[in-house]
Amino acid sequence: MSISDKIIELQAAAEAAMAKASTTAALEDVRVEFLGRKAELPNLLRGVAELPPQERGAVGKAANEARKSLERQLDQKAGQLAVAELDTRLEQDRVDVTLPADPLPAIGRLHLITQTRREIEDVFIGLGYAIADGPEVETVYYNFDALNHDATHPARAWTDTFYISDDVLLRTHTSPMQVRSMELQKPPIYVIVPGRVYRRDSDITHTPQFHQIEGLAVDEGITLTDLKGTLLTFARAIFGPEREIRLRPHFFPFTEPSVEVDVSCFNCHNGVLDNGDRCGLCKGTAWIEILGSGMVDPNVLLHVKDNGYDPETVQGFAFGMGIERIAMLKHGVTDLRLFYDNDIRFLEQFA
Ligand code: 2U9
Repeated sequence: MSISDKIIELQAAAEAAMAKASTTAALEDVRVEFLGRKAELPNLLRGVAELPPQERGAVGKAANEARKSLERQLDQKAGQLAVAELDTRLEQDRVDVTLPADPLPAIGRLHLITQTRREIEDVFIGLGYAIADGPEVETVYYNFDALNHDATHPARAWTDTFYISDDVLLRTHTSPMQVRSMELQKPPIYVIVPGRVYRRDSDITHTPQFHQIEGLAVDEGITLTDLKGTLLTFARAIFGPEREIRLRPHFFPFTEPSVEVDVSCFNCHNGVLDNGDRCGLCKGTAWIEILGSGMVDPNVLLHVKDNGYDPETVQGFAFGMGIERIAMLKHGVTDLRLFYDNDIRFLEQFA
């Protein structure tokens, strides 16, 4: 075999070995095998000197070019393999030093009742109201007498209310705390009272314990218009800026006049769904009852007259709502009991 053929053969063998090498280490072995001190190609180059003078130039040039070409290819492939190997190592060795040493705890969330309470609180905080917290175990005086419930009012019956003794009970509404707030603070007063209340009631739409938010505003010159504006702001903040409200006459012992308040349905147009069906949420009426309210009965203010609540000089409005009811309407919850079953599949829907 001529030297030229030998060079071509060595170059082809080196390129084949190079193609097979899949790591930088394997590639370095190829470099040693074909270009190292004891390898054939450098050997041939050294032997060029012994060739007849007319062959030296061509053979020397071919061998030199073959060596240079192989070196170039080896360098290029070594570069590519080094980058790939670094990528792999970075991927496998990745350590985030900012992670805590222990596994992250499961992420919880606020119960929908708590979320809804806070949302309602935020609306009234924005209107300048304070939030008051009070005892769930109350006296008959604060729960009924001071709130103008006459001796025959049905809620006073032991069949409707959880009594602890003749004059101590589980509060049936958060209103007692509003009376306490008026004892503690002279007018003007703007306060909301969220909390648990208890009634001897249990069916699909009633649980013996539920949550209320009640509000009270007492100041000079307060009118029903102030009540309506306040509740419209509330309804729009909770159910959307397009909402309207309407007031219907009603009766509550502690307010006179009293009204029930409806919000315009946010599920349909005039009681009709887009597909022409009757809206199930407002039952085709276009209105949904959300709360009760009214102007504070002068008889209630008379209980705290000595602290500046003379009905001749100050007036007020009050309102009350069930937090469960607001949450059910807003989130389309159809069964009250879901709030208390602690089923994760229900609870985790409300992030
Ligand atoms: C004081 C004076 C008046 C609070 C009021 C309502 C009307 C009302 C219900 C809504 C659904 C109770 O949770 S519910 O069942 N509440 O309709 N609450 S006016 O009136 C007060 C409160 C305190 C001193």
